[in-house]
Amino acid sequence: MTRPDAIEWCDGSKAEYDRLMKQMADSGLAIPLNPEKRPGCYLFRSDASDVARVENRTYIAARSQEEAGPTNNWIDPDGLKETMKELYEGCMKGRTMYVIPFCMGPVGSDIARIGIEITDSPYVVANMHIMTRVGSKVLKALGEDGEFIPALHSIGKPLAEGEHDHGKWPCAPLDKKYISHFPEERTIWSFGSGYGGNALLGKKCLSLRIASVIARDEGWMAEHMLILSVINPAGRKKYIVAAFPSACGKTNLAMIIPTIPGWKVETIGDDIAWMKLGRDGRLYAINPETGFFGVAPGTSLESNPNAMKSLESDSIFTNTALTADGDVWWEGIGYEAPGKLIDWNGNEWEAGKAEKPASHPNARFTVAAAKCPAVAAEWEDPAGVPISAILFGGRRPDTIPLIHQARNWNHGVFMGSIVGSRITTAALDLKAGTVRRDPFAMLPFCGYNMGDYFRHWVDLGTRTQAGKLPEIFYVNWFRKTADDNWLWPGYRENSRVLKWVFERCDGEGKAEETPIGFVPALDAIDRPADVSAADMAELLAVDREGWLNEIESIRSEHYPKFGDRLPEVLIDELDGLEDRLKKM
Ligand code: GTP
Ligand code: SPV
Ligand code: MN
Repeated sequence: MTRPDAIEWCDGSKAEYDRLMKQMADSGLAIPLNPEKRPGCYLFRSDASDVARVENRTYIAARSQEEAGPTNNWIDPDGLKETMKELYEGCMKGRTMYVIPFCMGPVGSDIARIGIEITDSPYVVANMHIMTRVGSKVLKALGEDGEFIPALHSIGKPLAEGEHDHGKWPCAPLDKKYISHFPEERTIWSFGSGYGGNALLGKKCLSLRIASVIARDEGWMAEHMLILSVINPAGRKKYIVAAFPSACGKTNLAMIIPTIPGWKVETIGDDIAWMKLGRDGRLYAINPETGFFGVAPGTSLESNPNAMKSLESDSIFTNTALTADGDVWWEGIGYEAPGKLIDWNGNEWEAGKAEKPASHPNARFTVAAAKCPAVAAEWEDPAGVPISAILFGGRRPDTIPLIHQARNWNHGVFMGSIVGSRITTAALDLKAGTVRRDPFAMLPFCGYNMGDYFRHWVDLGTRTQAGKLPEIFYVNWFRKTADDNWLWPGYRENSRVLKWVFERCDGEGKAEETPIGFVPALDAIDRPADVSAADMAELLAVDREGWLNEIESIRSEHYPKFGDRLPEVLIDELDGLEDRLKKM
């Protein structure tokens, strides 16, 4: 159907990676960085129209619209296939088709899932090398009759006879882009984009949208969560997962270096967790990926030293700026732009003179997890790690305290269901200042009806003995003062909050029971230098009016979307919260 000029089976070797990189450098698509500054690193500049996931072109093509649910773009699978087959017809002419056998999760483990991605993008192959387990070892594990998830990808830009990209990032226009999922067939078809989650099909498409459907059917959880371990000064270790929406701090928290003496954090994953109940009744998590595809802007030696150290070599940068001496630069890297730069569009850029940022706000790095100085020794353990706490969070300048702990499992599920971020600039569908709900940080990633997904979470609470389930917390690093400054310094200082979580999981940690759940006592969390006692009181206060408004918005705008698929217990939680607040 796609008619490539050639077909290559990817073996996953370093030689293959190097050969593709050289080929892309020779054709002008990849810019090799200065080997004295960033050995083994390359910069790519995407087309200006192809810079992020395209949620409005992402489809859950279930048999029925009800199955896809109220929060997904549904499209009839038969009609979609017809449309896409037309687009795929001859779409790889003039290019090589790569066949990438890949495995999410440790090869050979029970929890791992194999996919085969077919793509015409060598950039995708290189990134998949870093982000997943690729090649011959996967084919071997698959055997003659193993199961795999077919994932077809094309950038959607065939080359005519004698035509070349001339170093320009190939892709299709927005109205031709489709990121499609067929949940009943467990199949992925992606067309027109070469960027991130649109094109690296093992990531959001397989490990979240398709995996969430498999997980529902098989009784496990596929979640948009980081995984880390916290080690106290006595050397005791606890594992925590955290679900924050895209660009709300997962990578930063996953790699955090605590500011509190004696405490340590190790990284297991920064974006996706697959969790299963173990034989001992506890919840175990694995990171199905092998790399980090992280937001570059804002990453500095101050905010995330482990990421900066990971990026010293053998990394791919996409849409960052380029310095005159062949290094990358981005806004918030921690030092001034060294002279004139080339911005992510390939144009000259000078600090103070340019109107737009040099680096795209969604510029990303791709780097192997093994390169992170704080990666946990057990990060690839196929048995997973036992989870003590689940955190939810979003960007909420007001109302939601720095941290509060759920009263019980269903209250925690309620917390997950109301996650959201206050949007600062008007979006297509919402005006500035409203809260964009992103339940469980899964709004763009749940492959089935979100109401049923809530029920799957409620059910998990009934499937194991009391006391075995993780404690659930809601965190908010993003409180603002009236004059628009951060009330909480965030980043490495978030370790103080992790310490309280650790203590609470031990049944310690001073807390007050309030209408919204357990809130740290005013002196339970040591204050960073720039947080006053009054700031702390504000960060931990229960804002009665704010919460009553919150309840109103959940009751009138959020929950009604899910109709009769919304589990009754969540309405009970909402009512209970309201009653307790009104008595306050
Ligand atoms: P995705 O990769 O899109 O899923 O994003 P993510 O959830 O991994 O977010 P990431 O850690 O990349 O952070 C996104 C943005 O939030 C960056 O600009 C960070 O600098 C910023 N950020 C992260 N943690 C904090 C924090 O504690 N406080 C504040 N104010 N900003 C933060
Ligand atoms: C996200 O948007 O949550 C990401 C980036 O992690 S992407 O891989 O493009 O989905
Ligand atoms: Mn993510």
